Amino acid sequence: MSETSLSLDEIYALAHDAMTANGCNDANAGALADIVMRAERDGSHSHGLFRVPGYVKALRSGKVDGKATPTVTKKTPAIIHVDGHGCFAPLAQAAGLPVLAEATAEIGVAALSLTGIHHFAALWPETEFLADRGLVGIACTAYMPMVAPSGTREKLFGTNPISFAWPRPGKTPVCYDMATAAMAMGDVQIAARDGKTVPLGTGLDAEGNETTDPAKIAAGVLLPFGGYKGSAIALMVELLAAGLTGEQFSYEAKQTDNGDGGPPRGGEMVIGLSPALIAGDGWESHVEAFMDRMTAIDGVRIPGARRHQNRLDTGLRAINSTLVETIRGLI
Ligand code: PYC
Repeated sequence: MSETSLSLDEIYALAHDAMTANGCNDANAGALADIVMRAERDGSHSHGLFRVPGYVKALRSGKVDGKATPTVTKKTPAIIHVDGHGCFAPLAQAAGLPVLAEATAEIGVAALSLTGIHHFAALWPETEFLADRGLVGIACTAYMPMVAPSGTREKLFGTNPISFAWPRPGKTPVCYDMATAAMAMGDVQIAARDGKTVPLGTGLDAEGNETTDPAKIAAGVLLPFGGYKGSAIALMVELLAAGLTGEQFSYEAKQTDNGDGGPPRGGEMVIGLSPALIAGDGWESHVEAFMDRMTAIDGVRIPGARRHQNRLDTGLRAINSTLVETIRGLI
């Protein structure tokens, strides 16, 4: 597999140019390119440049409005709603997250519902935004039906990622961002592209048989992680991201989507909690004592640590050359 070395600025520019060449204004292009660059910087390849051809398809088909301006409404002091009016998710998040953080810091708990957005990026930028401000963040979004509820072979749930971040003042936050599918579809597609196999239990082929062939799973169905337990969390994500926001469940997103391969219209729920107001004085030292105990265990890994380690390297990133050429061809 041939690779092209790009700086973080070049990654940003490539994504930005692909967006503006296909109808995005500078606000939408900048918010999206920033998320793409940060994904590549942190080693989350399935959410970086890999997504750009899909974003372009959604602009070209007219499904996404690259010139939309999100509107922010405070429904109550603790309930914030952002209507993206059909934009990519990052611009709507940029509009809503500061309002959510302020409300959470003031009241102790607040919720941000986003509707009319098109999301297929990582979710850790949302929760880390809160953790960087001393707040706990939880975010989740539904997608398109790709995952069979445990014990079945029928697609109903999306990959339904959920992210959680806990602030550690002076340190990088605890932060995980995981698909509730056994593997994110982007990673399955990348494994298929790179001729790799995936672990048994990732998904089923079109006939419902277990397989390690990612191409067969992409044509078949993904399984939830952890059997019925992961299935229950995927269900929770549908209810929070669609039931609670009033936006589309994954199966509804499929019914209204034009099948262009770009992200469908959907909703996202982001919840903020203030440990300073809820636990009160001493919360940092209490939690850090727990974290010290945890990290003293040989072999323990703190969620998000590898991403934060990757972030320290501001040098060149090796990107699949075919992907780079494909994106250049879209500009
Ligand atoms: O990574 O599968 C994913 C995803 C879906 C929506 C946002 N991210």
